[in-house]
Amino acid sequence: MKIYFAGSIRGGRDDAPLYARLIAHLATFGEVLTEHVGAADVTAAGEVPTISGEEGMTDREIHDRDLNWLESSDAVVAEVTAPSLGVGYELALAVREGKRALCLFRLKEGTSLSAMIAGSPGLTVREYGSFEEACGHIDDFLR
Ligand code: 6IA
Repeated sequence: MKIYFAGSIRGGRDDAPLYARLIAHLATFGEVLTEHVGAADVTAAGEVPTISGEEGMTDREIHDRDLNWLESSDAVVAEVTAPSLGVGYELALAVREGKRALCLFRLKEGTSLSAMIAGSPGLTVREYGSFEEACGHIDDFLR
């Protein structure tokens, strides 16, 4: 199974360590196409000192490569707590392409998920508190 994981990059990297843990869990189900989303050295400012291949890529090249991966994926899993234009865009395309897509939203006081994601009939949205709970949602979705 090819899994496309989506998480915030320029939208903010506070949750990057969490993305890395979710990606490691997803990797027990198949190939995660977008492992760099969890990489500690990918910063919102665009620093990618050690990620192979990405140095020198233009935004257009990143966009086209990621959309090819999205098209080739069997399932999409997005962590949507940190609002990200890129993740929203990827989810819209996943819905258009009829992909199975899970959105994981961490419950935090004073925040709520965009109605465009929470209200989309093409997306499976699950709220969670702990990492273990998020993994449970992934297991239910991918099994
Ligand atoms: O708007 P955002 O940057 O938060 O969008 C994040 C989403 O778009 C992720 O799910 C990625 O799949 C995709 N994305 C955005 N930027 C990149 C990127 N490098 N490399 C791969 N995927 C990306 C951009 C340069 C970076 C080091 C800042």
